[in-house]
Amino acid sequence: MLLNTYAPWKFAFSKEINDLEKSENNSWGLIGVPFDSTSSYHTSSRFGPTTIREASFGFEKFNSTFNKELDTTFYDFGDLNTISGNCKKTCEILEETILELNPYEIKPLIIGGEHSISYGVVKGLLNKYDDLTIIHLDAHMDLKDNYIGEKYSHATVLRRIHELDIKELIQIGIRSFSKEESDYANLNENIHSYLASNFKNSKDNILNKIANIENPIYLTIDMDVFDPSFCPDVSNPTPSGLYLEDVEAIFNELLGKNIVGFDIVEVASKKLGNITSIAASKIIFDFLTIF
Ligand SMILES: [Mn+2]
Repeated sequence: MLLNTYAPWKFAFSKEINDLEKSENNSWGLIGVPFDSTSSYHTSSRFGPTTIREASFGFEKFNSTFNKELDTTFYDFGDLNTISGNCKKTCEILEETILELNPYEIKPLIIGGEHSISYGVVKGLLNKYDDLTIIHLDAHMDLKDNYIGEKYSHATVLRRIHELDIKELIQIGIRSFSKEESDYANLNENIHSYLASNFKNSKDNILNKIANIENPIYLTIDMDVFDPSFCPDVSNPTPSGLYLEDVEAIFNELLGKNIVGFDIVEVASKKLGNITSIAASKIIFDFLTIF
Protein backbone atom coordinates (compact mmCIF):
# COMPACT_ATOMS: atom_id res chain seq x y z
CA MET A 1 0.00 0.00 0.00
CA LEU A 2 1.44 3.31 -1.04
CA LEU A 3 1.60 6.09 1.49
CA ASN A 4 -0.08 9.14 -0.04
CA THR A 5 -0.94 11.95 2.34
CA TYR A 6 -0.97 15.73 2.15
CA ALA A 7 2.37 15.86 3.96
CA PRO A 8 4.44 13.76 1.57
CA TRP A 9 8.16 13.38 1.68
CA LYS A 10 10.13 16.34 0.46
CA PHE A 11 12.44 16.16 -2.54
CA ALA A 12 16.04 15.34 -1.59
CA PHE A 13 18.22 18.42 -0.83
CA SER A 14 15.19 20.77 -0.87
CA LYS A 15 15.15 23.65 1.63
CA GLU A 16 12.44 24.54 4.12
CA ILE A 17 10.76 27.94 4.01
CA ASN A 18 8.03 29.41 6.25
CA ASP A 19 8.03 32.99 5.02
CA LEU A 20 8.04 33.66 1.26
CA GLU A 21 9.41 37.16 1.93
CA LYS A 22 12.64 35.47 2.97
CA SER A 23 12.92 33.40 -0.22
CA GLU A 24 16.14 33.56 -2.21
CA ASN A 25 16.25 35.07 -5.69
CA ASN A 26 16.38 32.68 -8.64
CA SER A 27 15.07 29.78 -6.59
CA TRP A 28 12.63 27.05 -7.59
CA GLY A 29 9.47 26.00 -5.77
CA LEU A 30 8.42 22.36 -6.12
CA ILE A 31 4.70 21.60 -5.99
CA GLY A 32 3.26 18.12 -6.39
CA VAL A 33 -0.11 17.81 -8.14
CA PRO A 34 -1.55 14.35 -7.37
CA PHE A 35 -4.32 14.37 -9.99
CA ASP A 36 -5.23 11.76 -12.63
CA SER A 37 -8.94 11.99 -13.32
CA THR A 38 -8.98 12.29 -17.15
CA SER A 39 -6.33 9.62 -17.92
CA SER A 40 -7.75 7.41 -20.65
CA TYR A 41 -5.43 4.38 -20.37
CA HIS A 42 -3.21 3.63 -17.35
CA THR A 43 -4.22 5.65 -14.30
CA SER A 44 -2.05 6.23 -11.16
CA SER A 45 -0.24 9.44 -12.14
CA ARG A 46 -1.74 10.87 -8.93
CA PHE A 47 1.05 8.92 -7.20
CA GLY A 48 3.75 10.60 -9.33
CA PRO A 49 4.65 13.28 -6.75
CA THR A 50 5.21 10.59 -4.11
CA THR A 51 7.14 8.04 -6.20
CA ILE A 52 9.30 10.71 -7.89
CA ARG A 53 10.19 12.35 -4.56
CA GLU A 54 11.00 8.94 -3.08
CA ALA A 55 13.30 8.19 -6.05
CA SER A 56 15.14 11.49 -5.43
CA PHE A 57 16.88 9.99 -2.41
CA GLY A 58 18.91 7.66 -4.63
CA PHE A 59 21.07 10.44 -6.12
CA GLU A 60 24.30 12.15 -5.08
CA LYS A 61 24.48 15.93 -4.82
CA PHE A 62 27.32 15.90 -7.34
CA ASN A 63 25.95 15.48 -10.86
CA SER A 64 28.46 13.63 -13.04
CA THR A 65 26.39 14.25 -16.21
CA PHE A 66 27.07 17.98 -15.98
CA ASN A 67 30.20 17.81 -13.78
CA LYS A 68 28.55 20.14 -11.29
CA GLU A 69 27.30 20.10 -7.71
CA LEU A 70 23.62 20.83 -7.07
CA ASP A 71 23.85 24.26 -5.42
CA THR A 72 20.57 25.78 -6.68
CA THR A 73 18.14 26.78 -3.92
CA PHE A 74 14.81 25.01 -4.18
CA TYR A 75 11.89 24.65 -1.80
CA ASP A 76 9.43 21.76 -1.70
CA PHE A 77 5.97 23.16 -0.92
CA GLY A 78 4.33 19.72 -0.78
CA ASP A 79 1.21 18.79 -2.72
CA LEU A 80 -1.64 20.88 -4.08
CA ASN A 81 -5.12 20.18 -2.75
CA THR A 82 -6.63 18.69 -5.90
CA ILE A 83 -10.32 18.08 -6.63
CA SER A 84 -10.56 14.50 -7.79
CA GLY A 85 -12.75 14.23 -10.89
CA ASN A 86 -12.66 17.96 -11.61
CA CYS A 87 -9.85 19.00 -13.91
CA LYS A 88 -11.05 22.57 -14.35
CA LYS A 89 -11.30 23.30 -10.62
CA THR A 90 -7.95 21.63 -9.95
CA CYS A 91 -6.37 23.86 -12.61
CA GLU A 92 -8.00 26.91 -11.04
CA ILE A 93 -6.50 26.05 -7.63
CA LEU A 94 -3.12 25.54 -9.29
CA GLU A 95 -3.40 28.85 -11.15
CA GLU A 96 -4.18 30.66 -7.86
CA THR A 97 -1.14 29.00 -6.30
CA ILE A 98 1.09 30.21 -9.15
CA LEU A 99 -0.36 33.72 -8.73
CA GLU A 100 0.73 33.57 -5.06
CA LEU A 101 4.29 32.73 -6.15
CA ASN A 102 4.44 35.29 -8.98
CA PRO A 103 5.48 38.30 -6.83
CA TYR A 104 8.56 36.41 -5.65
CA GLU A 105 11.68 35.21 -7.45
CA ILE A 106 10.56 31.58 -6.98
CA LYS A 107 9.86 29.76 -10.23
CA PRO A 108 7.39 26.86 -10.20
CA LEU A 109 8.61 23.29 -10.72
CA ILE A 110 5.52 21.12 -10.90
CA ILE A 111 5.51 17.36 -10.39
CA GLY A 112 2.37 15.67 -11.82
CA GLY A 113 -0.06 14.22 -12.01
CA GLU A 114 -1.55 13.96 -15.48
CA HIS A 115 -0.71 16.42 -18.24
CA SER A 116 -3.95 18.44 -18.05
CA ILE A 117 -2.56 20.33 -15.04
CA SER A 118 -0.02 22.25 -17.17
CA TYR A 119 -2.91 24.51 -18.20
CA GLY A 120 -3.26 25.89 -14.66
CA VAL A 121 0.46 26.59 -14.39
CA VAL A 122 0.75 28.36 -17.76
CA LYS A 123 -2.39 30.41 -17.10
CA GLY A 124 -0.89 31.60 -13.81
CA LEU A 125 2.47 32.42 -15.41
CA LEU A 126 0.84 34.39 -18.26
CA ASN A 127 -0.18 36.84 -15.56
CA LYS A 128 3.53 37.62 -15.11
CA TYR A 129 4.99 36.99 -18.60
CA ASP A 130 3.18 37.99 -21.79
CA ASP A 131 5.41 36.32 -24.41
CA LEU A 132 5.89 32.73 -23.29
CA THR A 133 7.44 30.10 -25.54
CA ILE A 134 6.25 26.63 -24.57
CA ILE A 135 8.70 23.77 -25.14
CA HIS A 136 6.67 20.58 -25.04
CA LEU A 137 8.30 17.14 -24.93
CA ASP A 138 5.70 14.43 -25.53
CA ALA A 139 4.81 11.41 -27.65
CA HIS A 140 1.45 13.11 -28.26
CA MET A 141 0.49 16.51 -29.66
CA ASP A 142 -2.34 16.93 -27.10
CA LEU A 143 -3.96 19.37 -29.57
CA LYS A 144 -7.44 17.81 -29.75
CA ASP A 145 -10.26 20.34 -29.37
CA ASN A 146 -12.10 17.90 -27.12
CA TYR A 147 -11.51 14.33 -26.03
CA ILE A 148 -14.63 12.14 -25.73
CA GLY A 149 -16.55 15.37 -25.27
CA GLU A 150 -14.20 16.79 -22.62
CA LYS A 151 -12.60 20.19 -23.24
CA TYR A 152 -10.24 19.93 -20.27
CA SER A 153 -8.30 16.68 -20.57
CA HIS A 154 -4.78 15.26 -20.79
CA ALA A 155 -5.38 14.89 -24.56
CA THR A 156 -6.46 18.52 -25.13
CA VAL A 157 -4.10 20.39 -22.80
CA LEU A 158 -1.77 21.92 -25.40
CA ARG A 159 -4.78 23.04 -27.47
CA ARG A 160 -6.15 24.90 -24.42
CA ILE A 161 -2.68 26.35 -23.73
CA HIS A 162 -2.29 27.40 -27.38
CA GLU A 163 -5.63 29.22 -27.16
CA LEU A 164 -4.16 31.35 -24.37
CA ASP A 165 -1.96 34.21 -25.54
CA ILE A 166 1.37 32.38 -25.90
CA LYS A 167 4.10 33.37 -28.35
CA GLU A 168 5.08 29.98 -29.64
CA LEU A 169 4.67 26.24 -29.09
CA ILE A 170 7.58 23.91 -29.89
CA GLN A 171 6.71 20.19 -29.69
CA ILE A 172 9.48 17.56 -29.67
CA GLY A 173 9.35 13.75 -29.66
CA ILE A 174 5.88 13.49 -31.23
CA ARG A 175 4.78 10.12 -32.65
CA SER A 176 1.05 9.76 -31.92
CA PHE A 177 -1.68 12.16 -33.07
CA SER A 178 -4.91 12.47 -35.07
CA LYS A 179 -5.30 14.12 -38.49
CA GLU A 180 -7.27 16.92 -36.78
CA GLU A 181 -4.29 17.66 -34.52
CA SER A 182 -1.80 17.55 -37.37
CA ASP A 183 -3.98 19.94 -39.42
CA TYR A 184 -4.29 22.32 -36.46
CA ALA A 185 -0.49 22.34 -36.00
CA ASN A 186 0.05 23.00 -39.72
CA LEU A 187 -2.53 25.81 -39.79
CA ASN A 188 -0.95 27.72 -36.91
CA GLU A 189 2.35 29.40 -37.73
CA ASN A 190 3.42 29.58 -34.09
CA ILE A 191 3.25 25.80 -33.62
CA HIS A 192 6.39 23.83 -34.52
CA SER A 193 5.94 20.07 -34.17
CA TYR A 194 8.96 17.79 -34.48
CA LEU A 195 8.51 14.03 -34.68
CA ALA A 196 10.64 11.70 -32.56
CA SER A 197 12.16 10.48 -35.85
CA ASN A 198 13.17 14.12 -36.61
CA PHE A 199 15.24 14.07 -33.45
CA LYS A 200 17.17 11.12 -34.85
CA ASN A 201 17.50 12.43 -38.46
CA SER A 202 17.76 16.20 -38.08
CA LYS A 203 18.63 16.87 -34.47
CA ASP A 204 20.66 20.00 -35.31
CA ASN A 205 17.59 21.74 -36.82
CA ILE A 206 15.67 21.21 -33.59
CA LEU A 207 18.57 22.30 -31.38
CA ASN A 208 19.04 25.42 -33.56
CA LYS A 209 15.38 26.27 -33.14
CA ILE A 210 15.83 26.10 -29.36
CA ALA A 211 19.09 28.06 -29.47
CA ASN A 212 17.28 30.99 -31.15
CA ILE A 213 14.62 31.46 -28.45
CA GLU A 214 15.01 34.84 -26.73
CA ASN A 215 11.81 35.17 -24.69
CA PRO A 216 10.74 33.47 -21.44
CA ILE A 217 10.36 29.70 -21.71
CA TYR A 218 7.98 27.26 -20.05
CA LEU A 219 9.11 23.64 -20.32
CA THR A 220 6.65 20.76 -20.03
CA ILE A 221 7.88 17.15 -20.15
CA ASP A 222 5.38 14.32 -20.54
CA MET A 223 7.41 11.25 -19.52
CA ASP A 224 5.85 9.28 -22.39
CA VAL A 225 8.18 11.24 -24.71
CA PHE A 226 10.78 8.65 -23.71
CA ASP A 227 11.14 5.19 -25.10
CA PRO A 228 9.01 2.75 -23.07
CA SER A 229 11.99 0.37 -22.88
CA PHE A 230 13.25 2.47 -19.96
CA CYS A 231 10.16 4.58 -19.12
CA PRO A 232 7.27 2.08 -19.19
CA ASP A 233 5.34 3.47 -16.21
CA VAL A 234 3.39 6.21 -17.98
CA SER A 235 -0.30 6.62 -18.73
CA ASN A 236 0.10 6.09 -22.50
CA PRO A 237 3.35 4.24 -23.38
CA THR A 238 4.32 4.71 -27.06
CA PRO A 239 7.24 2.89 -28.76
CA SER A 240 10.22 4.56 -30.51
CA GLY A 241 10.75 7.48 -28.18
CA LEU A 242 13.61 9.69 -27.00
CA TYR A 243 16.38 8.85 -24.52
CA LEU A 244 17.85 10.75 -21.57
CA GLU A 245 20.80 11.83 -23.74
CA ASP A 246 18.38 13.63 -26.07
CA VAL A 247 16.97 15.68 -23.19
CA GLU A 248 20.51 16.43 -21.99
CA ALA A 249 21.23 17.83 -25.48
CA ILE A 250 18.10 20.01 -25.23
CA PHE A 251 19.10 21.13 -21.70
CA ASN A 252 22.57 22.09 -22.96
CA GLU A 253 20.94 24.25 -25.65
CA LEU A 254 18.76 25.92 -22.99
CA LEU A 255 21.70 26.96 -20.78
CA GLY A 256 21.62 30.69 -20.09
CA LYS A 257 18.02 31.08 -21.31
CA ASN A 258 15.18 32.46 -19.23
CA ILE A 259 13.25 29.37 -18.13
CA VAL A 260 10.39 30.60 -15.93
CA GLY A 261 8.60 27.33 -15.18
CA PHE A 262 8.85 23.59 -15.61
CA ASP A 263 6.57 20.62 -15.21
CA ILE A 264 7.16 16.89 -15.46
CA VAL A 265 3.99 14.82 -15.78
CA GLU A 266 2.36 11.46 -16.54
CA VAL A 267 4.52 9.12 -14.43
CA ALA A 268 1.91 6.51 -13.48
CA SER A 269 2.87 3.79 -11.04
CA LYS A 270 1.86 2.66 -7.57
CA LYS A 271 5.27 1.06 -6.96
CA LEU A 272 8.08 2.81 -5.15
CA GLY A 273 11.37 2.44 -7.01
CA ASN A 274 9.78 2.10 -10.48
CA ILE A 275 12.30 2.98 -13.21
CA THR A 276 10.18 5.75 -14.73
CA SER A 277 10.09 7.66 -11.43
CA ILE A 278 13.87 7.24 -11.17
CA ALA A 279 14.29 8.72 -14.69
CA ALA A 280 11.90 11.60 -13.85
CA SER A 281 13.79 12.28 -10.64
CA LYS A 282 17.11 12.27 -12.54
CA ILE A 283 15.70 14.84 -15.00
CA ILE A 284 14.59 17.09 -12.11
CA PHE A 285 18.10 16.74 -10.60
CA ASP A 286 19.73 17.66 -13.93
CA PHE A 287 17.34 20.58 -14.37
CA LEU A 288 17.93 21.98 -10.88
CA THR A 289 21.69 21.49 -11.17
CA ILE A 290 22.09 23.58 -14.33
CA PHE A 291 19.21 26.09 -14.28
MN1 LIG B 1 1.65 12.17 -23.90
